[in-house]
Amino acid sequence: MNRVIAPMRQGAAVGAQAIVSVLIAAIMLAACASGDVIPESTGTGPGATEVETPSVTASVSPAAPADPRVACEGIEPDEPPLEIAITARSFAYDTELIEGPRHCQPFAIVFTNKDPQEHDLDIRADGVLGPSLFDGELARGEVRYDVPGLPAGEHYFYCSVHAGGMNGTLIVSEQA
Ligand SMILES: [Cu+2]
Repeated sequence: MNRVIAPMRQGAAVGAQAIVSVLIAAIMLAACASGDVIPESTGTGPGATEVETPSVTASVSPAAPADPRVACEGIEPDEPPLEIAITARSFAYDTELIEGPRHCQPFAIVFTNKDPQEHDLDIRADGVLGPSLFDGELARGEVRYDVPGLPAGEHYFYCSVHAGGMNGTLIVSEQA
């Protein structure tokens, strides 16, 4: 639906933008033509205009690493979530590569843990040190992880308890 409507809305937006541009140009021309120049104050006596110094209020806190999932905001799923089965046994996943999810499309991991110990499946963007994309609950037996849409890329999945031996690559493909 959206794809059909999009070109029309885009056209309207471009039209509106053009009108705004013309208006701005007209206003700027008018301002120049009037020749109003605000005199700079040089005196300090009565009548001297105070020059306001713009206060710098912008915070300079170090930029927090952006959440890559922001890229998927507003993107609606175009089909039911893909289901991917993963099994953990003897402190290992049965695969080191998960493929199939597409850009910003939610998917489900049906996770079966055959060990008596708890395992889970977490996902980080890009690599082991990347920002967290998904945090699965520790579980025994079968659990379903509903993973939100993730941006395309090669991400890293791992067990939060045994990451050294339980990890792999999750490939999220570009939008088809
Ligand atoms: Cu584990």
